[in-house]
Amino acid sequence: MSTAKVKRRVGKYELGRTIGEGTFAKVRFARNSETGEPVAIKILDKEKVLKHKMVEQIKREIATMKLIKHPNVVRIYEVMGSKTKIFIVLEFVTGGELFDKIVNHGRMREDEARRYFQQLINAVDYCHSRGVYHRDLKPENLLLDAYGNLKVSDFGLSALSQQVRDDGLLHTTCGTPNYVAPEVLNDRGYDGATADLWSCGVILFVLLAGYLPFEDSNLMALYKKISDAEFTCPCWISFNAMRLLTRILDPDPTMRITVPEILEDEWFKDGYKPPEFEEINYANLDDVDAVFKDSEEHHVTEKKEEPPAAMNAFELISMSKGLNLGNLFDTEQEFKRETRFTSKSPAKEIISKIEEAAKPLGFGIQKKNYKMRLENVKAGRKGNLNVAAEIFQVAPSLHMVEVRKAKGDTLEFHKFYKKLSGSLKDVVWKSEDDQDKDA
Ligand code: 3AM
Repeated sequence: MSTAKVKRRVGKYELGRTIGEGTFAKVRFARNSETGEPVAIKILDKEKVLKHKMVEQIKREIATMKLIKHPNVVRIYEVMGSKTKIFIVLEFVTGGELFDKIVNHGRMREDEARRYFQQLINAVDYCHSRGVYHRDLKPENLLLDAYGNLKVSDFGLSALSQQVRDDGLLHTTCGTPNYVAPEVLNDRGYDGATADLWSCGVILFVLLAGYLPFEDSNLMALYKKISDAEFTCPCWISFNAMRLLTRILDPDPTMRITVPEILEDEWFKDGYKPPEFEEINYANLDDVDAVFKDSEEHHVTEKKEEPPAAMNAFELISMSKGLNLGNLFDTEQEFKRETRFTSKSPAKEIISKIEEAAKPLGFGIQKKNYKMRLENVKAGRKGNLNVAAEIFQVAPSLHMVEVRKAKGDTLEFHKFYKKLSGSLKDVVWKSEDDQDKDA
């Protein structure tokens, strides 16, 4: 039986829940134990990164990113390496992903879309001016902070999934093709700056239209549509916005609009405020050097802290914000990826109830002690939804069940959880308060 969470530490950071799992990295929530500050830590496999042909470029870009403090770019605070892993410590961004807004509420009003697009161009312009290209701009990399400002993540990190060939140009073999520029797909090598702008154009189209400009279930047909820049603007998009979109989504990268030209565009300029920020003049880059030299003397240790004998009242209270089923759907928790409930049923019964509820919904189930992993066999918007569930004993007859999204789309997770919680009514323990609220 899990009695309480095993605490893991990396250097001064105490690792928390997994926020997401991508193709080449895992992102975990963590807290700086000296300052209490929350961060997100991207965890990469060291072997894979170091044998990459682009190590020098990745190192240079990460070093440059450490010097960038821009309101629309997710900050990189520091880099650490253990024997087998690389940890990139990032600013923790709390508002979810920009595209969840589209999925939830549909397309945006033109002035709202313009505000996000202006912030996106600010971020892109700033990083490009420092020689850092994104190369993989897509919805998952557009996050929102607590004030609703756009924060672009993974600048300088996407080189990790690319390759440079003998011609010195970048070649890409993976990634979402919908956002990728024609010259990237044609694999003739490309320039990072113009390719990033194309992706910005696709993003702007989605914000204004509520759907993708290029889409086809057949991959070859999709490639052809992208190569020919074959798209039509819906009637509600204004003439000026349409004109800008057409200048960005130009299949010829040498003819495509540039950032200085975008800054002069009529539609773009409306209400434009240049970003305000302070420059960092100095940042210690020894950590980046040490990680990429793989110097053993600088290795951080990953420590597991022994769990206490049982979850105590303090821990329970610290987690208790999520102790009922209802609050998953509070509006302020729109982007919640995990939730908890308490149960007076025996752990085995809770597990079999979860199993009974998840199987008919198309989930494969793996169990190990009191942990479960549910994987949807069908791929959703962001791949197969993976849900992790764990049961903790609080007192001999009281359990706390944590259900979190391990992989996939947060909204699909919410839909799944709604169905699951409906089937689990018998095992969920409600306090008298909750029963009064439900009555
Ligand atoms: O799994 P999803 O797509 O819901 O939003 C990012 C993504 O969520 C989130 O981690 C997942 C894998 O990339 N993420 C990435 N960087 C983050 C950050 N700095 C972040 N969430 C908060 N702060």
